[in-house]
Amino acid sequence: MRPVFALLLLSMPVLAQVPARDQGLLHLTATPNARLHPVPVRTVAFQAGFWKSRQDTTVRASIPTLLALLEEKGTLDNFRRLANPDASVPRRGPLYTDSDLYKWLEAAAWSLAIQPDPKLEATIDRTIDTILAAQEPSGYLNTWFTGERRSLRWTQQTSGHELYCLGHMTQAAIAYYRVTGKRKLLDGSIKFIDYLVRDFGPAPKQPLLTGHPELELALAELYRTTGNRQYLDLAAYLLSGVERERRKISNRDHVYLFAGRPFTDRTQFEGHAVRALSAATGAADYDLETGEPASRRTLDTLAADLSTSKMFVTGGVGSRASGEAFGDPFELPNRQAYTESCAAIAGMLFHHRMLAATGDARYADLIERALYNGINSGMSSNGTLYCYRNPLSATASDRIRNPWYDTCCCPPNLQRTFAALGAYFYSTSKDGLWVHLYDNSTLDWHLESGTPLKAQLKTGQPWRGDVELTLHPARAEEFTLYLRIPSWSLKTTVLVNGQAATAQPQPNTYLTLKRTWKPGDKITLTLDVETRLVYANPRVSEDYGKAAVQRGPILYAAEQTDNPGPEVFDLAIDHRNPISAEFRPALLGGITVLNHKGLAFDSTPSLYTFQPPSAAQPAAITLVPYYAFHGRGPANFTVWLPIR
Ligand code: FUB
Ligand code: ZN
Repeated sequence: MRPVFALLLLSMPVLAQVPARDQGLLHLTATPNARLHPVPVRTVAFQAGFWKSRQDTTVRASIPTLLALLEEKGTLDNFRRLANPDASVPRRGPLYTDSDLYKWLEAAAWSLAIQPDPKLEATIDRTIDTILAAQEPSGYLNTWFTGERRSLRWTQQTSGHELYCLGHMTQAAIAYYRVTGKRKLLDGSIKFIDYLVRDFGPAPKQPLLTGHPELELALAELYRTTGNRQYLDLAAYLLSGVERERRKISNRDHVYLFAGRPFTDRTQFEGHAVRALSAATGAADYDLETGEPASRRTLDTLAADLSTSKMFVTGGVGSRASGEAFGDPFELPNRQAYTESCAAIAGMLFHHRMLAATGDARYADLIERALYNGINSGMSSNGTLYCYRNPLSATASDRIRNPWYDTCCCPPNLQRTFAALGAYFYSTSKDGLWVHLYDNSTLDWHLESGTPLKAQLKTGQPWRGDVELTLHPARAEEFTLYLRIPSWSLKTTVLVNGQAATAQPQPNTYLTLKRTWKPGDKITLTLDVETRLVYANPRVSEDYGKAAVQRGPILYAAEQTDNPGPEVFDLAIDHRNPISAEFRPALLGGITVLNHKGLAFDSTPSLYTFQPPSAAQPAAITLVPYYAFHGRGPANFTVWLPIR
């Protein structure tokens, strides 16, 4: 090699040297504070089972039908009209619709990693051409602040969503680059960001405020992808809130936007839930790269605030419709819960970064809780109806599942989550392999020593507790296998090649098995999926005297459809009677239902009486997974039931 080239290569950041297709879902290979490194999306293939069918539905039904709707509603025309200014087509939809298309593109890109599809790839390429034809030579690209609204650019930074849209464009671009190696969208996104880096930032440059945090995490990932430190610096600038003076951010906006003041001043989650959790996710990304003690402290404080006082038992977040916002601690109303699908997803993204930083199983547990329940509920089993809100109780007159929303943020967000899902199941670290979640799947990747590693996982999860993992390292090698023992598995057994393991599995930790693993070694795990009652902290006044029912990772609800007798709002659990489980292959794609001999209150006509409520009538109660609520049409349902 000629010396000058050798020098160039040496000075290239190590992260940019990893080929696109080998970059993890988050490309943390060279990230100094990442204990764990997520695997690339393409390396995990779900086999017949729970998530395989969800992913298939996403790819076969959701992604194509949503593209048709985005066309019908004008989201693509919003770009086309800019390339053809003579056509007098009006722009349609709210000012952030560009982001809906970008999220759709990200979902479609990840879907190619798990199911190559030349036709879809051609559609994506055409869509990218449509988008980029609207990009200005400066790099600026936004269909709202163009043409008739050109003069408003950057004047409405608290509400304008310019950076939010760019954040989603960048994430889509990175996904497509990782899956196909194609850089066109990535280059478009870089062009826009380079323009920001040049013209915006600390004085004397123009001030820039993230009115809807999102770009921060995209910038961190772009830094990881390109090695260009300026992108991380721009994220730091946005998180630093240095613009509070120049932008005169009001206290109200500081709370609502979760921006405009230093991130490290935060002591609790508040304001708009998606904004707050996206800011925290970006800050966690930044922290993974820099490890600044102040930001780590803030992240730990916020993570504790969320899990101990602001998260619903479904993993949903956002208690108030007004401002789509967090509530006070323990303010977790069931029927009024706002719990936007995007907020639960943002929570999952936040916890995913916290898990990568710490290897703490509690974060994986929170990911699982949200994923199987409050995120999974967001898309119907046929993949064409979506929830914006995911309340924990509703009536038959509530129309919660819809094919389209004018603010269409949730549908493509759910799609991109399900399409990339396999990569949340496994990570590597310097010393081994981590298994976070259990479903029928294969992994085809390598250890960080470079040794190729295949793994096959067979399980009856989430309905049964049996898990069998077979490892196929290319050669015998010593490494540690980290197996997550979920919080709900109180009695777990583990065998290695049929022999009891010496390590004792503890709930909510990773079981560590360090040994020389040989091709064909088998680990048999029996998780405890006994049905359990869940009780809320007594400060959650809505849930006081009530219980929710959980079996394995699945949270249950009583829905009127299965309970033709008394109204489900009059039902109560009788603590003396067991709850039995029954697998019904023909129901809702194959689910375990729970049966219980409970009680029904007298639905007394008086609102108030001097007698405590009587619950004399026995009543058979059937419970189905919460995520399937309204899956057979609108009906009364409730997660929390009084317990007597
Ligand atoms: O503002 C863009 C998106 O619309 C937010 O993320 C959602 O909460 C909804 O308000
Ligand atoms: Zn949403």
